[in-house]
Amino acid sequence: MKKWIWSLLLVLLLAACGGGPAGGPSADSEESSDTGSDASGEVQLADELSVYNWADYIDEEMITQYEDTYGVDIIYDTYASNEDLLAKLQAGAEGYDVIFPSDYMVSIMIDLDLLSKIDTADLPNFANTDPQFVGAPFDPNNEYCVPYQWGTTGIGYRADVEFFQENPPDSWAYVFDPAMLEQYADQGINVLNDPRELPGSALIYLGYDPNTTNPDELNEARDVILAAKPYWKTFNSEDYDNTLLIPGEVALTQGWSGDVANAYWNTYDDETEDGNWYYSIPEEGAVKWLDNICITASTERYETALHFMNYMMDAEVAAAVTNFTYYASPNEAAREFILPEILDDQSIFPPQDVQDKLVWLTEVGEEGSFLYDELWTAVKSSQ
Ligand code: SPD
Repeated sequence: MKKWIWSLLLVLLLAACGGGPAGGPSADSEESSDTGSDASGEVQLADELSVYNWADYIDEEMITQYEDTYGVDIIYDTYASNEDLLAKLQAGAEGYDVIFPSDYMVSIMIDLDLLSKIDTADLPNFANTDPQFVGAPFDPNNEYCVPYQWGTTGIGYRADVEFFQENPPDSWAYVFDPAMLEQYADQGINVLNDPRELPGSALIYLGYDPNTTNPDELNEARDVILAAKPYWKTFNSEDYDNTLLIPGEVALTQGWSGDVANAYWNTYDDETEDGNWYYSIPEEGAVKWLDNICITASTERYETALHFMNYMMDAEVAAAVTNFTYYASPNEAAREFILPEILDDQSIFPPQDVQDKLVWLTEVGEEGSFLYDELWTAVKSSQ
């Protein structure tokens, strides 16, 4: 087990050495690399650490707390999809230390040698993890990543839309069937701008596996999407909760559980004791996903990245993240610090019988990726 220097002494020492340069991630900077161990074998932290995460996916106070406590400057940047993250790393971007890929993207990144190996014995807070999230299929021994947050991909809809009061959206038909969309599309529909999630929901709607690589099934999904696209107002998975849902710019969205819960709690009215956004898992089924904390293969600040990873798994830090993002935490020890209304919200923490109906997205291989890319290009390029 590594001995971390978590003492105030180190904070003062590092602060005295001066912080690293601000701006984008800095690669190959000797001053910002881990400085190795001191005479007692304790790890010295780097001056800075570059963290690349999904948009709106952390309580930034937890970043500030880390910086203030350990004297490490965090260079924080965000992305909108797993594919954006992959493209950035494949384009040779170096300097990113800690990243947060989802399940299937972890498999892809392992295959492409983009991740550093870890040993969970070096991470005391790994013991906080709920056993059901230890050794997920895409990283069976947690040799690369640890769980961060999890959720589902379903439908969010506005409670004040009359049509939904009589017809609560309980099927993917509400997103994909033109006859259904006719009824409310004028009030705005958003779908996730995500090359696996949108086809995944269309495939589930058609009764297919969201990981299929069968070209006929993928063509059918493409056609369903193309027929529905004229009814959709926006493709947004980055800030749709804050820019479209909460201000009521759309009536319905394909959405991630936490983002819809964020809209619910941010439209919550104390008088009616209700929010204006509801979430449903369609009867045909849905995707569940697990986002993870991983260290890039190109990091030059491995020990600091590992130290940050351990910090993020602290029970109170993990709870603060969930209390801010409204996504479920795989950190069992965090539960006592999570707000009761979030813990009791079944759209965030679905009961086991609902969880049993959900499926993971998985890696689809080189040929499959080519087919999904083709589908996505057809969808995005059509008028
Ligand atoms: N607003 C942050 C959302 C991050 C959700 N990750 C979802 C991954 C689904 N494949």
